[in-house]
Amino acid sequence: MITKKTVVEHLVGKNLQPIKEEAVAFAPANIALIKYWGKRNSELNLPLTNSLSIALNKGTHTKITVQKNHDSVYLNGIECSLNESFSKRLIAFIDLFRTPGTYFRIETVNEIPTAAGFASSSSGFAALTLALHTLYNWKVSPKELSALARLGSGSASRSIYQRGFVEWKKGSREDGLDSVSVPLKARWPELQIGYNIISDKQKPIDSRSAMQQTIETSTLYNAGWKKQVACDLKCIKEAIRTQNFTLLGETCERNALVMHATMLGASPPILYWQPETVLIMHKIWQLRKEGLRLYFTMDAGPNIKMLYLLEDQEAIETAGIKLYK
Ligand code: 2P0
Repeated sequence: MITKKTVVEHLVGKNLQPIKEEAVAFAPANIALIKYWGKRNSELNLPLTNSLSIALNKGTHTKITVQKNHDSVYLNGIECSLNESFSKRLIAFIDLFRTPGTYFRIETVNEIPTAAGFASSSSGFAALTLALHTLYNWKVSPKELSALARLGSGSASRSIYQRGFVEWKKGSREDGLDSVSVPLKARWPELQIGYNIISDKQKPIDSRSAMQQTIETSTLYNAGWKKQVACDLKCIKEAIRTQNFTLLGETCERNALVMHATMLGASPPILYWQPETVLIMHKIWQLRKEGLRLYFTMDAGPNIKMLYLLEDQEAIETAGIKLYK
């Protein structure tokens, strides 16, 4: 079996030594317009389909400092126990890149809620990868950095780029070296994402387990997800190319709803929505009937992310929709 360590050694070599005492980096969270849901290889986080995202202007700031004797992990200014799952995931990731006897202090500051479906693992592992890149002075390309970030969390591969649309290509190689993210040239500054926080509590099942459970048990997943993504990817690229907001909104909403439908078909079923989630969905559909250009997408959590154009922001807020940005 090809391991994470083999891939790391291939990309950045063995016996790594930091060339600095500390490094800092920022990576944006990203919202998938076409979702990553399901893996062909769980060790390397290799997806079954391509996905496509847009960067938010909020994300994660990470500082990594070389220190003597032991590791330490901080989240939003508070020291975490090394037994917590958050610390364990970070330590397992940095273990891929260090020789025995090197210890780090890792400070993570998330501008958005951790583990509530706001893709904080995407910006978290991307920022850590970018900080390690500076610390070690690796000679690698952004695509290769996206492959390294993917080893921490799949969606992190899309957060390596600081802004804009990004497509993560699923690749077909067993070692995943062609499963990399690439930025799209298109710019669409009027396109906005606002989010509606229904809950910032830790979710009942993490997305990693949820996607695995869906692949293993949901006939809806196996019957239709790959086809849906192929069709939605074509539509979204066309929408971005022609700046067709209606096509973009319809495609994103459908893709998110079908992803959630595949989860409902799992055994046991997975439902991230709260009653308020459904209320907001109905409200958005009603406002759209009344002529407002407003669509939504959702990830593995109860919160709704709204897609709209800058010129409509005031009308949307006046209609009673809260838009956190
Ligand atoms: C996405 N999500 O494309 C999809 C949509 C959640 C719903 O990527 O196991 O935390 O670390 O590769 O990246 C969340 O999954 O999973 C995710 P791992 P990750 O944004």
